[in-house]
Formats: sequence, C-alpha cells, structure tokens
Amino acid sequence: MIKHRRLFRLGLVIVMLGSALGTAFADEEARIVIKDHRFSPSEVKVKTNTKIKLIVSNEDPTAEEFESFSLNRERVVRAGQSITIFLPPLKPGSYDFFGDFHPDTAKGKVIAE
Ligand SMILES: [Cu+2]
Repeated sequence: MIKHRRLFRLGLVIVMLGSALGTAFADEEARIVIKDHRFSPSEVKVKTNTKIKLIVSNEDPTAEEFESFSLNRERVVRAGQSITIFLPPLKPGSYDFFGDFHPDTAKGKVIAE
C-alpha cells in the first residue's frame, strides 16, 4: 500500500513538472505593442497546433486590459509594462481580442493558420 501511494505521488509530481515545462517552453513567440490605444500589429499570425507565447507591451502612459472571449484571457497591462500570455495550441481560425479600457480603438485578432 505504501509503495502504491509513493508511486502515485511520484506520478503526480511528474505530471505537474510536465505541464509547468510545457507552458515555460512555447513553440512560437509573438509580440504585440500597445501604443495610442491601438494594438500593433492588429493581426497576429501564428501556426496552428503550436503552443504560443504572446508578449504584450504597453507603451502608453495609461493602463490597458488585454481581453479576449475566444481565447479566454483578461489581463491588465500597466503603463510601460509587459505581460506574457501563454496560449494552448489553437485550431485554424480567427480569435478576436480588444483593449477593454479603450475598446473603440484597441482591437485585434490572432489568426491561426
Ligand atoms: Cu475586461
């Protein structure tokens, strides 16, 4: 019984390590800059079925919020700061995102193809 419990715990640790490494080492990196309450580029092309590391840098003097319903993400990017968003492998398609603090101008999409 004790042996089984140890094995189970070891398995759990391996699974946790695996998922931590999986998000730490993305296969593709993409960068988006926020300036004048707009995303640049506004269209980010990525490969399908590939883990994505998305770095969003805010060059505006005000905070922005990167938000996407289709990507299920909502993250504040403080003035002059960057955030890193890890995305799981995406199916082919277009995934809209917007700046929740300036939704009229800050619009974009991730295109997986
Ligand atoms: Cu929001």
